[in-house]
Amino acid sequence: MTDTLFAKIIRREIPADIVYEDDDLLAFRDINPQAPVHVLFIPKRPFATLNDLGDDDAALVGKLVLAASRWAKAQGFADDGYRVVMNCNRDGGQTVFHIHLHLLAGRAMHWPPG
Ligand code: IU
Repeated sequence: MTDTLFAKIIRREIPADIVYEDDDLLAFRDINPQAPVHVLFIPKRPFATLNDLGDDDAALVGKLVLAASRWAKAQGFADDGYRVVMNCNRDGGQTVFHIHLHLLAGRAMHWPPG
């Protein structure tokens, strides 16, 4: 298991703009936002990459996605839309090795991503 800056945020050892928390998940605003709204949803359990998830983690991953979509809906982004992204390892552009779901909203997104 890894100990990243995200683990320090979970333990409140470094500050973050937290927008959601429950027993299993935390969500906070990205320090380098790529959209007007850019929030990271993370499990409190520190999986390094998506490769580390197994069958037993299906419910947790489901909670992660549902928490993000419910938060986006509560913030009024459901109709206009938004994007969720999870990067894995080097080619996916992952830089923090504690899995996280990016929620990007507040502008029209482009495809394909860079
Ligand atoms: P990535 O998918 O691993 O590339 O995303 C990591 C994100 O974490 C990236 O958007 C950073 O701006 C963000 N981030 C953060 O919000 N706070 C931090 O302390 C660190 C990274 I380190």
